[in-house]
Amino acid sequence: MKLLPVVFSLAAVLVFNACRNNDDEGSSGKADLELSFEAIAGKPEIGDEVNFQINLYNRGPMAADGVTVENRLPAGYRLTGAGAGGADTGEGTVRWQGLSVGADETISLTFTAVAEKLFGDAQFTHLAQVAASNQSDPDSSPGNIEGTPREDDEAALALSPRAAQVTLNFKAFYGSDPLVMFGREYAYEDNMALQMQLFQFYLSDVRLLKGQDGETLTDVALISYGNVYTDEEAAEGKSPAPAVAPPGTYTGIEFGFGLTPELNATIPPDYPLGHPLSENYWDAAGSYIFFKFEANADLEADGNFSEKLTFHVGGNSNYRKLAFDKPITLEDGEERTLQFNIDLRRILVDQNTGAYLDFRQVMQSHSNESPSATFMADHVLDAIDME
Ligand SMILES: [Ca+2]
Ligand SMILES: [Ca+2]
Repeated sequence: MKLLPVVFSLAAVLVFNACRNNDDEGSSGKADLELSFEAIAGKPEIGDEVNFQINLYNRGPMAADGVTVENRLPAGYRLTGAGAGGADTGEGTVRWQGLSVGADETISLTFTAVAEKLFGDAQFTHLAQVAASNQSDPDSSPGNIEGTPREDDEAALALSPRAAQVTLNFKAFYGSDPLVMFGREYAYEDNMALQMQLFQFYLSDVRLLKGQDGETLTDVALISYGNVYTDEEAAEGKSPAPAVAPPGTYTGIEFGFGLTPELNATIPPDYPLGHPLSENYWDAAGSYIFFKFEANADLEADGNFSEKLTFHVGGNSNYRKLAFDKPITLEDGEERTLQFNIDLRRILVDQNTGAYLDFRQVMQSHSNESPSATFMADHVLDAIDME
C-alpha cells in the first residue's frame, strides 16, 4: 500500500491521505517537497521586467496537496504579476495556495517583477519556501525559513541588475585655499577680510545626460560646509547620498543650484524631519533659501572681524542650471565619484570685470530681488568646475 502509485482523483487522494494520517501518525515523511529557482542567465537592466520561475518538485512517494508556496521579493524589486494561482499579498510576497503535487511531479510557479535602481548583490536575494503542506516531509518543515535557505523546501536566487553607483562630491574653496569655518582668515577685495561661519547650498534635479533623455540621480540634496573646520575636512568635500544609474556612456551631467520651481513650490511640512527640504524655508518670501553665505568681516583692516555678513538667497529667479559636457562611462558594478569644486570667491567677485560685492555697502541680503542676491546667483556658473 505504501508505494501505491498516485492515480486517484484529488478527492480520492484526500480520503486516502486522511486514512494514512490516522494510521501512521508521526511516522516518516510521505511527500518530500523540494523547491528551486529556475536559473536566470545574465543580469537585467534597471527597469526591465524579469520572469521568475520557482519549481516545486515532489520527490514522493505520496502526493501532497494543500501546499502553499511563498516568495518574498527583496526591496528594489516591484512585483508586476503573479502567474497562474499566485497572488500578491501586498507585502512584497507572492503566495500560491492549495497546490497539489503528485509524486515525482514538478509544478512551475511564475511571477514577474521589475528591477528598480539597485546596486549590490546580497540584499537582492529572492527567498521562496514551502509554507504549508498536508503531508509530512522527511527532510524539511514548511514555513520555517530564516534568511539563508537551510532546507530543500527553501530556495534563493540572487539577481541584481546591471548598475553603477555614482557619488557627487563637492569640495569648497576660497580662491586656492580650502574653505573652512571660523579659524581661517580670507583676504577680500579692497583690504577687507572674512572669517567664514556658514556656506551651504541646495542641489536639485541632478541628471546624467544621454541624448534627449537623462538619468535622474538625485532629486534634491543639501550640501553644507557648516561643520568643516580643518583643511583635512575641507579636502574630503561633501557628498549627497550615492545614486544608482544604468551602466553606459553619458554625454555629461547637469544639476540645478538651488531648487527647481516644482520643489520650491513645496513647504517643509510636506517632508519628514531630516529630509533636506524640512528646513531652510523663508516664509516671507514663499521660497526656500537656495544658498547661505555667512561670515564675519573685517572692513577697516584693523584685525577686528566685527561685522556680520548674512546673505541668504532664494526665489525662483535665482535658480541656476549647470551642465557639464564631459563623457562619463559607467561600468556594471562600478562605484564612481564625480568630483566638483566650488569656489566661493568666484561667487563674490566677478573674474572678468573685477566687480565684487562691497561689504562696506551691503552686509546682508534678505530679498530675492536684491542686487547682491542676483549678483551671487549669476556668478554660481563661474564658481563650479568639474574635474
Ligand atoms: Ca523536503
Ligand atoms: Ca523549510
